[in-house]
Amino acid sequence: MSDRLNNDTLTDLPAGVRRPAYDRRAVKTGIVHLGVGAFHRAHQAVYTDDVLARDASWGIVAASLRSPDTYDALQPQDGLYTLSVRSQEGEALRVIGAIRRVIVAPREIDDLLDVMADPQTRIVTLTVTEKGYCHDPATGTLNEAHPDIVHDLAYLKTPKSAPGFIIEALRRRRMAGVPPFTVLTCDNLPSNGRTVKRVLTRFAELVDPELGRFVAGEVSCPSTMVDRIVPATSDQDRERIGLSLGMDDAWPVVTEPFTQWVIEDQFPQGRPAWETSGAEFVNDVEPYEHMKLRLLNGSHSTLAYLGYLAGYETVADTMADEAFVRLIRGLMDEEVTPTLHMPPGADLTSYKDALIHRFKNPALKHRTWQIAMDGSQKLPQRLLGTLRDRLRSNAPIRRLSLGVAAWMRYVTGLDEKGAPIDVRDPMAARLNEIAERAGGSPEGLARELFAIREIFGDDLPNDPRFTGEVTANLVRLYELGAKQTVSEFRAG
Ligand code: CS2
Repeated sequence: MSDRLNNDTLTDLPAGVRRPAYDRRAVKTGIVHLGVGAFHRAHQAVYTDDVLARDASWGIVAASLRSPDTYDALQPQDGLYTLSVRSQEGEALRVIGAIRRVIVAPREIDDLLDVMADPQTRIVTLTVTEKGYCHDPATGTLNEAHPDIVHDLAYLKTPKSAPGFIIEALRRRRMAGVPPFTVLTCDNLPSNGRTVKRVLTRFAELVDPELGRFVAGEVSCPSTMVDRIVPATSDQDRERIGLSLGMDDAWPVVTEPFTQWVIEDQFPQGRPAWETSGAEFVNDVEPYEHMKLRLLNGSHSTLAYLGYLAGYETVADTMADEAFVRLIRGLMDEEVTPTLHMPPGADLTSYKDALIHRFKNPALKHRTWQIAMDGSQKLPQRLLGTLRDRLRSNAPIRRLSLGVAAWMRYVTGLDEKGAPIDVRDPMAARLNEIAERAGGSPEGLARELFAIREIFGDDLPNDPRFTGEVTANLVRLYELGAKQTVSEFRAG
């Protein structure tokens, strides 16, 4: 049996593998992270690992809000794991030591609340995915009927949701006279800081109006733009990385060379000097966020639905088809770029060139199915905001509306050969009912899906150009299939 990665075996790693450049025993907890998935481990934890070499006060305690899987993998490894950066040029391995401890929230509720309430904790970061905020995606307000929110408001001392944990921890800090931590969301939500602040303030108000005023007035929630493509780790990744390490790592993370983090500098309790590891601090994140959500994520979702329906397993497979590259380039240049308002000096052309290159990275097996998940939570900020801007200026929406139509075709749960699609979405049951009722009629399907207010709001379903173009594209997808629809797509 080979060794396992942990504090004792760090020195046995091969020379080419980078490892923590600091004494892990000297590290203190300064950050609590909620949602310890692959993205956090390949992004914020890496920036923080760099910082720890200069400032030991920012170690991370990371919590899973649901499953014990990450705990089971990382606890025997003292929180250590391997970051693999892969591209056509090869693979670079680095062991990250920023995570001091993993907590499984549902079974260690008090432990988690204790660390969050500890004065030493000055920042709570989050990657809980779009649905983890328990909000209404169309309006960005707290979904007060969400079962976890209903539960947490009734039993605040034993919360389940991210808003519940944060508000209970802030309530305890306030009682103890400890200043609030900064809440730093790192999810792909629109105006993510403002959205999380709105959700938290409302939640707190429902607990106690005084607490609501405190959250509104005292808690800082800077917005951020985060970017790094991090597909789910596969068994092949585990095996290959284990061979290179000469020891087992139960859960390495695999990513691309590109990484970006733009943050609003509002940290009243202090923060790590993340700029020394490449993060950019700005006054207003919004232009960068629009650029990233609309160009990268909008393209990603469009590629995911159309690519999946066309029978492509990964984004790189989809991008090996030139017709898809043309469609995506056209989407970015013709339909998204005119809606962006970038600060002087921003070079969108090279940003988009880089995106095409990143999507083509053959070393990343990023499944179209993975990106297709949770579309009901993703469409508003990825495609619908851009669509609204285009409709307002009476500009063409041919490719954007094809993206929305592809989502509609996908959520029917049956692919073009009639095989089932495993549709993962918090609204999956409702989407499935609608598809069954529509019984294969694209017009009926579109009509019922437009009526989902939480996704399309009140305006889009009443805009005949929007509904007309999406429905026409959906009819084409039914008639021709995704591959042919994309290959016959002509600019103009
Ligand atoms: C992807 C994102 O899964 C998805 O929906 O579009 O996770 C994407 O890879 C990241 O936002 C890239 O920064």
